Amino acid sequence: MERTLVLIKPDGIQRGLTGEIISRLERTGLKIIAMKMIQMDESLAKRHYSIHQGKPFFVGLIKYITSCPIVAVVLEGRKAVEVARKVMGSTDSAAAPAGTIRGDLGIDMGRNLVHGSDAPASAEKEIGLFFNPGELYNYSRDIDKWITESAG
Ligand code: IDP
Ligand code: MG
Repeated sequence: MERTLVLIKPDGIQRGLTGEIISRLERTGLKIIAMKMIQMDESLAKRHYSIHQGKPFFVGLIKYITSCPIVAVVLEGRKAVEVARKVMGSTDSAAAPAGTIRGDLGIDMGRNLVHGSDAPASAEKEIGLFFNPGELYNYSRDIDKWITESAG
């Protein structure tokens, strides 16, 4: 089963949207297998966003993401990366479609509420930055057979 890392970013925490954001992701059927609140330090932020090093928004991005505690969540399920990104919407909240987290709840590129891994390989790498293997729970739910055909 595929996994993805989601972060409720500082604006999501400050605006009291943590539950709303997790709820929208959870009700897709994706399963929460890990969750914690953590304040990212500069070192973790730079590792998490290393592919953006040198871009014009990088310094602001590190300042933003370290400005307040965040909530990190690992979600598991069929096509977890793609499903989470579909529910989140595109990077610029102003352009994200209505019905998505960013489209419904935001208007800005640099205040887009939520992070989601962009590929299964980057998800595994990012999950390793936030969680020890023992913090990822392996459990089944009685409802799984009603969410994924192959689970039944
Ligand atoms: P993504 O979060 O949709 O995958 P990325 O291109 O990976 O978007 O960018 C990572 C994060 O960097 C974005 O979510 C956003 O917080 C920030 N960011 C990206 N581009 C800009 C920009 O042009 N201005 C301000 N912040 C940006
Ligand atoms: Mg990205």
